[in-house]
Amino acid sequence: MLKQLLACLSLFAFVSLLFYSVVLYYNQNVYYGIAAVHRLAANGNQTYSWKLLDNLKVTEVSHKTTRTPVTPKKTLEPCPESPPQLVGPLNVEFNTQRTLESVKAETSPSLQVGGRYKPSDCISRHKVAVIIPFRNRHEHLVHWLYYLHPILMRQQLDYGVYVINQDGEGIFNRAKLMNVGFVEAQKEYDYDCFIFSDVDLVPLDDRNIYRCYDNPRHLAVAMDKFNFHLPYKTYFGGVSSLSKQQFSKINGCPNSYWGWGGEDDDIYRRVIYRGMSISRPDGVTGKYRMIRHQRDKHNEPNPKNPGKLSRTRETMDNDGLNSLSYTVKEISKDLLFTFITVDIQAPAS
Ligand code: UD2
Ligand code: MN
Repeated sequence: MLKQLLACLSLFAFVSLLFYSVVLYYNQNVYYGIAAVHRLAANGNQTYSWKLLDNLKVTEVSHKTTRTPVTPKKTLEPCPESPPQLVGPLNVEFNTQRTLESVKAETSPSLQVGGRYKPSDCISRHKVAVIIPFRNRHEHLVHWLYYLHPILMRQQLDYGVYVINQDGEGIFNRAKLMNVGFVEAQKEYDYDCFIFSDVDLVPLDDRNIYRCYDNPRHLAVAMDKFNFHLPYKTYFGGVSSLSKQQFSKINGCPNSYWGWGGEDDDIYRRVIYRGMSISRPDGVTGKYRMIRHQRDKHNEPNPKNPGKLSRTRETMDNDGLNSLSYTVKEISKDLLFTFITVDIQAPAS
């Protein structure tokens, strides 16, 4: 009888041991499962997450790999008000032969495709789309990219470069291309600031920050071609910055200035008529060099343009963003820039 009781007890003990081992084994699996879900949630990139999950599965089966603790992501602070890496005056020259490939080799490690960048160690205060109206100026674009990418990076901007390329041989229209850039860039990212720059202008001082201010800003205030002075007080050509709100408030640029001249003065008037003023850097910080060039084909001075300026106050409400019409022909992404070719319904020249 006692023998039977002892046998019963040891059977019970054995079964309990077996039961607890099974429970322990499953608990471990549940734990790994939860860890996997946490990692998945913490990681925005899905492909990477799936890899992590695979690794964890391997861990479960082999029980050999030790789990590495999940290090909490360092939360980034906003970048400082004044970027600490600025160097001030810059040497700029356009005699050197440069190619897209050589520029890429120098700037690429920190760039994302499409000419996108943001600082890795802080959160930029400015989401900036740089818009370049363009046609057939590839050589100038290479110089521009060579100089501007490092400058914009030192300025700690969250930026993208958009080259708006006018399709066809019709009359050029700088201002309409600027409108297109404003609309197209916003389809890609939540930009709050827009820099409009000629392709042939490079700043001579990196303290001239490519960001937006309380008022629309004229950045190219002292160009070599104007002997480092403003050609006239209300001049607004070359490079300017407007926030999304400021640009919308003036209904963007006029679409109706075909050919060379006048559009920059129209934009200036829009700003004033909407109760804003122009902000500018000082004459040292605002120095620029322009690549010397001939007047392009199909961009001859248009004698009709200056006369339109007297009517800007009336025309600006119906000529601008709200009347913009164009067709995107192609968007191609280089590492250094996004190239958007557009048909802007240009009259034949
Ligand atoms: C002046 C102004 C410019 C604008 C223009 C009148 C300066 C430095 N700039 O430029 O802001 O007001 O007068 O329209 O004074 N472009 C092409 N391909 C072309 C034609 C023009 O890419 O075939 C683009 C390019 O970005 C160029 C810009 O349009 O930099 C202005 O044209 P420009 O350089 O021929 O005129 P410019 O230097 O007199
Ligand atoms: Mn020019």
